[in-house]
Amino acid sequence: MAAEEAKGKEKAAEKTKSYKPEEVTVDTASIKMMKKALAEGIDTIFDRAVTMKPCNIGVEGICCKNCSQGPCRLPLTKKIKDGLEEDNRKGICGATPETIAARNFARMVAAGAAAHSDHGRGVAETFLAMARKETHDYTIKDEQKLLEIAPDFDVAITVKEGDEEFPRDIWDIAVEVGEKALAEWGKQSGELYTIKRAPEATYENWKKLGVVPRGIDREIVEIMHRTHMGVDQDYRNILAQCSRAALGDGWGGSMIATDLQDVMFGTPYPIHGQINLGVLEMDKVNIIVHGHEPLLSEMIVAAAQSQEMIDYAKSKGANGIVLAGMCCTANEILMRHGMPIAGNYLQQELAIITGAVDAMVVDVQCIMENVANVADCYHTKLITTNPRARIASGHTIHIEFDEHHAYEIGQEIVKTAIDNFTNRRPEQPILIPNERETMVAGFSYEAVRYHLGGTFRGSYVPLNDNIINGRIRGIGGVVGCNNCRTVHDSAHLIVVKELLKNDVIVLTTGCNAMACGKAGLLTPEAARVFCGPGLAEVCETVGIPPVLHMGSCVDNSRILMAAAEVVKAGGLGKSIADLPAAGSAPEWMSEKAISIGHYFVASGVYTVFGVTLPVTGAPRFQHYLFDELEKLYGGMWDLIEDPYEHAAKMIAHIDKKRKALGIDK
Ligand code: NFS
Ligand code: SF4
Repeated sequence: MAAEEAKGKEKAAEKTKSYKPEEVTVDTASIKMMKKALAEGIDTIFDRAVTMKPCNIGVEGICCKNCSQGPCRLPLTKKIKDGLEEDNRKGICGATPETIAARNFARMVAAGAAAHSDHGRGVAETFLAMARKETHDYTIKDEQKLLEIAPDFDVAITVKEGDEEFPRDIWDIAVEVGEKALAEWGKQSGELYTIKRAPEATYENWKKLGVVPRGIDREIVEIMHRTHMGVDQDYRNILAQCSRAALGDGWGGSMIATDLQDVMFGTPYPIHGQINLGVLEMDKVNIIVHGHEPLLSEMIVAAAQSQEMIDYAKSKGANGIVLAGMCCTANEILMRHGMPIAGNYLQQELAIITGAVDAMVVDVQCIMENVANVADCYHTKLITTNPRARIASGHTIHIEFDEHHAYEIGQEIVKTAIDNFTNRRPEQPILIPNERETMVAGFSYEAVRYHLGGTFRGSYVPLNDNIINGRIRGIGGVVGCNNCRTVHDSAHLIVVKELLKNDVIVLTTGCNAMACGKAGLLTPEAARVFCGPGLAEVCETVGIPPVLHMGSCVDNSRILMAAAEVVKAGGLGKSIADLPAAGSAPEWMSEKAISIGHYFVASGVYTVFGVTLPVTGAPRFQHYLFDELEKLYGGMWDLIEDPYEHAAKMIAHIDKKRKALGIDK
C-alpha cells in the first residue's frame, strides 16, 4: 500500500514538474516564448517532454505489434548482457530481435518514402494539369530546367522534319514529361528513369545487389507486405527492400518533386531572406504557412502580395501582410521568393504564443496536433488545407486546396487571415521576440555549379580542385529535424561548426538549415568566423556562405545530384562511395528522416544520426547497418548522440576517403 502511495505521489510530482527554457533550447527567441507560455499556463511539447518519457523497449526497436498475439515486447538488451550468454529472445511467433527491429525500421522507411513520394505525386498531377492547360494558376517558369530533365524521361526535345531538326513545342514536352513522371509511381517492372542520374559505378552496384527500384509505389507496398506477420524473416532481405523503397524516394519520388517544382516555380538561385520569430510584425496581418508542399504556398504567396489583398488588409486597420513560413514550406518559399521564415519544427507552437499570428495554414507532415489547442488559446485561426490531413482537435477550419482553382483558394485563405486581424484580443499582450537573422539560401545544385564554376560556364571542377588540393577537406550533408528529446538546435549547430572548423563545407536542408540560419551561419561573413583557413579562403574568394542551404527535405535529392556532379567532374573516384563526404541528422525525429538516411547510405554515404535509433535492441541487425553495409554499398549507418564525437567520426570518415583517393598529403 505504502509503495503504491509513494508511486502515486511520484506520478503527481511528475505532472507538475516543469522545464527550464534555457535548458531545452539554444535559441533565445524560443526561450522568450517558452517563458510566456509558462506564465500563461499554455501546454507545449516542452511540457509534455517532461511528463511523458519514451518507452524503453520501443527506443530499442524491439516491440512488435504486427499481429494480435502480441504486442510482443522483448526483454531489453541490457538484461541479456547482464544475465544470459546467448541472446535467445523471441516473440510469440519466434520473431527474433533482428526480425522485429528490421521490420520496424522498414516500416519507417515505407512511411517516410510514402510521405515524400506522395508529395511528389501531387506535384506531378498538378504539373500534368498545368501542361494540359487544365489549370491557369500554374505555368512553366523554368523552360531550361524542363529541357534539361526531359531527356532523362526519354522525352524528345526536338522534332525532325526531313533532314532538319527543330525545337519541339515546350507544352508538348511538358505533357509527355508529366505523363511519364506520373507513371513512375505505378510502374511495375523495369527501373525508374531518374535512377540513372547516379554515377555509373553507383548504379551498377545497385544492379549487382538487385535493389534498383521498379516503381515508387510498388516498393513501398512491398515493404508493408514483407513486414506483415509471418512473411520476410531475414533482416538482410528486409533491408534490401528498404534500399529499393528508399532509393525510389531519393532518386525517384523526391527527385521528381524537386524537378517539377523547379520547372513550375523556378529553380532556386541564391537569395536573401530573414529568419526567426522576429519576422512577425505587430501592426501587420501575420500569416504562417506551415507544412511541406509548395503547390499551395506558392498561391498564398501570390495572393498575399497582390494589391487587392494588401488594400483589404489596410481596410481592416493593418499596415500590410507578413507571410512567413515554418518547417519545409518555409524553405520552399524562401528559396524562390525570399519570404521570411518564422522558425523550425520545435517553434510551431511558440509562434502562435506570440499572440500575433492571425492564421496558421497547414498542409501535410510535421504538424503537431497540439497547434490546434494552442491556437484556441489565442485569436489565431488554424486552417487545414489538404484532404489527407485534417485535425480533429480544437476549432480548426478546413479550406481545401484544389489545383484547378488554386489562386482563388489562396486568396480565400489570405482573406480569412485578414478578417481575423480585428479579432486580436486586447487582454492578451502580444510579444514578438526581436530575434531575426539575415541569411542567403537557394543553392540548388545548378546554382552551386554556377557559383563555384566561376567562369562563363558553370562546372564542379573548381570545387573538386579545392577538395583535391585540400583547401576543402570534404563535404558534409547535415540535415533533418528537431527533436524534443534533445536541446533544440544545439546538436545541429555543434556538428556544423565542428565541420566548418575542420574545413568541411556543409550542405544543408530542412530544419537544420533553419537552425544554421538563425545562428548566422548562412552568410558569407560566417566563413571568416567559423571556418578553418582553407575553407574560409574558398568561401571568401567565391563569396558564398560556408553552409549552403539547398532547400527542403524533399530537396535532399539536390544533395544527391550535387554528389553525382562532383563524381562526374572527376578526380575524386568513380562512385559516390569514393567521395570524401559524410551525412548527418543530429536531431532527427520523423520517419522521413529514416528514408532519407537510408537512401544516403545506399547511395554510398556514411550517415550518422543523433538522438537514438530504434535498432539498438537487435545487436546483429545493428551491426549489419553500422558495419556490414559498408561492404555492400560503401555507405553505412551510425548513431552518435554526442555532437562533438558525431562530427569527429564524420571527419575521420572523410579522411579515410581522402587517403583511399591518395589526396591525404
Ligand atoms: Ni524534414 Fe521538413 Fe523539419 Fe524534419 Fe519535418 S520540417 S521534411 S521532417 S521536422 S526536417
Ligand atoms: Fe508477436 Fe510475432 Fe505477432 Fe509480432 S508478429 S506481435 S512478434 S507474434
